[in-house]
Amino acid sequence: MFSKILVANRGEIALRIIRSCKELGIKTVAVFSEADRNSLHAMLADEAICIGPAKASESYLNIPNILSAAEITRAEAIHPGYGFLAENAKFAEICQNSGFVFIGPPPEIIRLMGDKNKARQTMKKAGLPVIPGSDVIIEDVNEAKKIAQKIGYPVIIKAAAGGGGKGMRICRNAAQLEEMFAMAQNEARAAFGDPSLYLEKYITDAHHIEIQIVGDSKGNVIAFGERECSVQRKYQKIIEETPSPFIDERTRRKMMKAAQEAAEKIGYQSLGTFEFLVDEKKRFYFMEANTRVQVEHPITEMVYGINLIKAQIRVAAGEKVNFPIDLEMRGHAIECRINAEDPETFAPSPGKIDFLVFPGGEGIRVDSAAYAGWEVPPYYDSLIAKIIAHAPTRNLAIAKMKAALETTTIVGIKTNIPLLLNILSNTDFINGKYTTQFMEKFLSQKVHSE
Ligand code: MV4
Repeated sequence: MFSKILVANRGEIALRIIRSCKELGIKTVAVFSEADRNSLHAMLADEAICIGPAKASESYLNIPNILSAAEITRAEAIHPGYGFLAENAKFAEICQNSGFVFIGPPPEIIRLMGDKNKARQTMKKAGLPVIPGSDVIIEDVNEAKKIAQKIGYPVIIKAAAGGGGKGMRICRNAAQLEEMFAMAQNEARAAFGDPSLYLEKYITDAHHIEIQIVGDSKGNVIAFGERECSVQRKYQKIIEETPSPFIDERTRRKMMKAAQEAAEKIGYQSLGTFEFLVDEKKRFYFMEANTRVQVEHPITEMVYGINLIKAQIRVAAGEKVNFPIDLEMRGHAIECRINAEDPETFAPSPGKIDFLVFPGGEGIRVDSAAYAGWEVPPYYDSLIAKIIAHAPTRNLAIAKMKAALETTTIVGIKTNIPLLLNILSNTDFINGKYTTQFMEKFLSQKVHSE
């Protein structure tokens, strides 16, 4: 096992990593930007080093500075968290070549999954069903129109270098495809330095379901039950839950087996999230794989009683995947993401938190690096806390979450808590009858009811 890990991240994820390291008896090194001088992650780590100015490109994305910090402190491994450098294959490679263990999959796996089109083809070959679409990168709009004609509208344009919804466009007819193709190409080029696009049939009213896997360096892969992540706005998840109210035991077992076998076939190592789209007939299709720790991991951790970050560190240190044999989901868990934003306009709301009370009690977990007196910087994402509720049933978990949100007090900045409470009181949400169209419907109803 490692004796010291550098945490190349900030916020709640840095704290989750620091706590996991403490449990494992591993010393931690925090790195922080000038805007994060008073941040909790810098205070709670054993050592902390400033790596540059507020702008992420000059600090949390600054590879030479991060490696220098690792060298000075004699860290053995680097944990990238999520975002920033977490899915940067070059960074993983540089870590390796500089003598540090990168806590994540090998660079080749990150590179493969980073090319969403290549990932789709590889997983199709490994036996996973994929959504009908183009099997190659589409060079021009005429080729796109030919393929769209064949698979039928609506279609969705996706950026090969994208993921998480960036650079996506839904096209309902040839005119829209004509209009959006060049736009999507330019957007992908600007955002990722790669204009490559591919096409899929767009499936409306589907479910965004993800399967968690953990693979070790000896070829063993374990799969966990699904997370339901269909409540998204602009491809940002807002509420996640497990189990999904839509997925039955038979479908769950089929998806877990499919993900596990495909992961073993390609020699997947470390934590992985296989994203699927599930249609109304419960047919599932592989979309993409995330090679990092995720924001929504705690719901899986709560129903299984495990710590995925500890598992990730253990397999990175060469240990076998080692969970209790009776690994079974227990109860229901829901996560709400609390963002520093205006609940009406979704505009970011950075600034000083004057007063802060988090919820507690049996079955409640709070992941946050916020505290009273702390200033939410405007430079990074707006996630300031996550509340996770775990209870024996879905109804009890919803009731617990509502009580938790109602007893949370954040003064000084705006948060989306009112929006979260509205969603939890929505009939379709309460009945578990929601799909990827949920937020669109929910927000249009809200506007009309005012
Ligand atoms: C799709 C899709 C329907 N059809 N692909 C969004 C995030 C990214 N990881 C994958 N996403 C989707 N891909 C096909 N071929 C639906 C989604 C999707 C979604 C779309 C619109 C509104 C909300 C959504 C929530 C989750 C997934």
